[in-house]
Amino acid sequence: MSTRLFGAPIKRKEDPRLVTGGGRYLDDLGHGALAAAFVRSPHAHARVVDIDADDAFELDGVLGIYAHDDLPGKVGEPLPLLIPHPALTHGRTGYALARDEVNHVGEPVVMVVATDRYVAEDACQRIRVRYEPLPVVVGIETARDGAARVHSDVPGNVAAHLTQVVGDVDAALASAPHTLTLELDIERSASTPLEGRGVYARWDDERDELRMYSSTQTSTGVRAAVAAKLDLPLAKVECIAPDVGGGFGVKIMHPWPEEVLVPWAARRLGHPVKWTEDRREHFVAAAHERGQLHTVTVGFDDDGHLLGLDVKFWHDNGAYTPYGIIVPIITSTQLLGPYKPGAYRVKFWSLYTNTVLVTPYRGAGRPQGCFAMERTMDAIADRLGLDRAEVRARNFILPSEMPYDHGLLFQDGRPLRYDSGDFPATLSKLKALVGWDDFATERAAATAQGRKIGLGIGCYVEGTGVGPYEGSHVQVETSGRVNVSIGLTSQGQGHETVFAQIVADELGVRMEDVFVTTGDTRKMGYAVGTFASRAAVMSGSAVALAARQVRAKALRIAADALEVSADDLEIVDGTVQVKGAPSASMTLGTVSVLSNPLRYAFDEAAQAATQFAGTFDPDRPPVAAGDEPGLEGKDFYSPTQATFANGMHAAIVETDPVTAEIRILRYCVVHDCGPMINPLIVEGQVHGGVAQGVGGALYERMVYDESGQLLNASFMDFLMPYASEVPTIETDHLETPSPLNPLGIKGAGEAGCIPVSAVIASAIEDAEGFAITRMPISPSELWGLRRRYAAGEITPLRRASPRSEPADRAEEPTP
Ligand code: MCN
Repeated sequence: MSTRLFGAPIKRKEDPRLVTGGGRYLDDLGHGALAAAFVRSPHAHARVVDIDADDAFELDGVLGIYAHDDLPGKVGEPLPLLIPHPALTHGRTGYALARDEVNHVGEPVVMVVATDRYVAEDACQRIRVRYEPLPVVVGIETARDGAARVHSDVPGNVAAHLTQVVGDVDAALASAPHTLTLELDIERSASTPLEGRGVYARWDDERDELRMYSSTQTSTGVRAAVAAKLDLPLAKVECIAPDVGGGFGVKIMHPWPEEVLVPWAARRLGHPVKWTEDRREHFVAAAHERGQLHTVTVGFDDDGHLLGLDVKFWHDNGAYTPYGIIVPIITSTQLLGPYKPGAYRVKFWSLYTNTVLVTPYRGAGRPQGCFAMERTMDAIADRLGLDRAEVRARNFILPSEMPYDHGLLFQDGRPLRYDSGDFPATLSKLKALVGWDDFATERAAATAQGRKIGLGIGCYVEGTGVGPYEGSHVQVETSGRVNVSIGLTSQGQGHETVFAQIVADELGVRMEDVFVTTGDTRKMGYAVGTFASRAAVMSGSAVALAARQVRAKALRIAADALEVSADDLEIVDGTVQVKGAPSASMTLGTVSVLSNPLRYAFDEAAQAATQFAGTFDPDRPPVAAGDEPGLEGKDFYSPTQATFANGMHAAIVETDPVTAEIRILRYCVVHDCGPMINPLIVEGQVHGGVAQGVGGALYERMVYDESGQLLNASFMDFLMPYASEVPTIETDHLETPSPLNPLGIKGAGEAGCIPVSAVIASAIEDAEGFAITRMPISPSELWGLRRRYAAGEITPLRRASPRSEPADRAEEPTP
């Protein structure tokens, strides 16, 4: 038997290539292509009155200058609304180039194509656009106020309003022994992958075909959108995602204006054209997320059991809604985490602002929801004087209650039904890992030294592996090489490794003989994309199913050739052999030769099986009815619902008593994504997610001024955590299998970042003795809160020692 590779901590196949500079990213392609550059709006909201490009045309090397009026047919029509929803009553999308109005700084207005980027940028400088400024809406409060409108035909700036209700919340709150109301806010942030967006397109005049490369998370989606916009048959468009230097959500959006315009220009000019986004463009013209204000009212009994939960929140969706309202829908459903809420009502308003549009960013609405719910759990514990972990445990959905249906509709329009998980076990592992029960001693020692430390906790459940489907093609060449194609794309998740592990196991071949291709529509035309932590579940299952088909076919052909029953055969290291008599065998390469009636054999091992070597049954056609030539198989996996991963994090944080600097001393993660295909990769994903979460908790924010200018649109000003700010991450795992897919897998790609803001807030609060209700938090903000606390403007926590307050103070809303 070959050693099973599923579950083995194998180093990533792709890394030697990537870390030695062998990666081929978008800007590594298309040398000699013409370059595109864009004139982008300097105003957050304005009418475009006039465009004067005469000076720019005079520049040597300029081949084309295009504004909206130059765009023909569908290229000039509004960009598509990808995910409509009945509640999205006022969905709006922009144009590839602004028509008569711009709605955020950075919106493309003119495209220049020139011999190189320098010339193209110089030409952009010479183009004079006259704008008539309009009132600007920045921030949720201004949008909610509704005095100024982003889109003149959208009253109150409300793109969508959605309510979901389970039970009688008003009655539950009215009769609850205790109620609390909390205001909890999260600011805007963004994916900020190291490689920005980019498109390179070539038009083939002889074949009337377009080949395009895009740094995308969905090559099939881009292909379909570009074919539709350019009025081309799908068969005439190929889209390939080369190596992609991170996506984290922003590259799932499609088509970006540039993804339409660059191929269009390539066809029009009959010459390849390329555009690679620069950092400033990425900040002001790609996508952000996270900005939400929440009001939570909770009713609970003396033991901390939830009786009713009433949540209202306002989501900042930026200037347009091409990606629908996925993010607030996720918040509204995933906020519940591992808990039974009692009666539940959630209402959200998705609001337009004159800022960059929103698409899901790793975690996609869950970090906000987790923050709201976990702050609420801490507030309940504090109000009742109970242990914070204990209050959580009392509200857990138990393993015996799985599958657990919340009675709500999830992001995919299907019931929010948890398939698996053992939340009590996850919590006890976390408590053991962080030393929950010993923390009081640790804190006492720190306090004696004049130090302030706090312990925080956060729990979450994450719907992963959403449908509708994903597919795979597995093919064995006559050499024994196994080619695996999956249609979704990779941005660094290690797909070349994990899918090779699955195929090697299923087929009985060596991992080094398996080669995985992702995100290439020439190889797999049907696919959805990489988002929602879905590749392991969706493509992992599809790859296993396709490999099983190939295995069955290999056994059938070999059984015929070896004149034994298929049941007596096994495949070991790429050789099909009789169990117990391995000398009766043939390689999979030979089986591949046999599978093709055109039996040319190019290697020695397969020579004996060529069409001239055997005898033939004259009554049997070379390819039997119902069979296909070749040792290959294709299969698709399409689940009925998402599968739900979960995890719990805890952190110990120290806050400097003088400077209010915040340092994470320990960060512990217990994670359950079902059986891990590759624990090394899962840990890497968790580490990356936590690092991104630390950014969201302590550093990263989008600082807009009142006129809609993004003041920190560069890596000089947008703070990110470096290795020095990311703590050592201690991890432990639980592997509760999902009953929904053949391998029992649940997703892992976003988990790390989901609870981090909640956990860090919980720990800071524990160290300081007053509530933290808004993230991210900087040392100067913490210092400001300390001053307000000292002035008696902020209610102390009950557990804050030595300044415990009388019971009636806790009746007030948390500030
Ligand atoms: N995995 C595993 N066992 C499991 C679950 C997952 O070994 N039980 C492995 C998978 O095989 C895969 C990795 O962990 O190699 C992540 O798997 P999955 O959870 O399926 O997530 P996806 O592969 O679909 O990746 C998407 C997810 C998302 S939504 C964002 S955002 C994100 C993330 O992955 N963006 C990333 N991780 C990223 N990592 C990198 N380097 N770059 C990004 O842009």
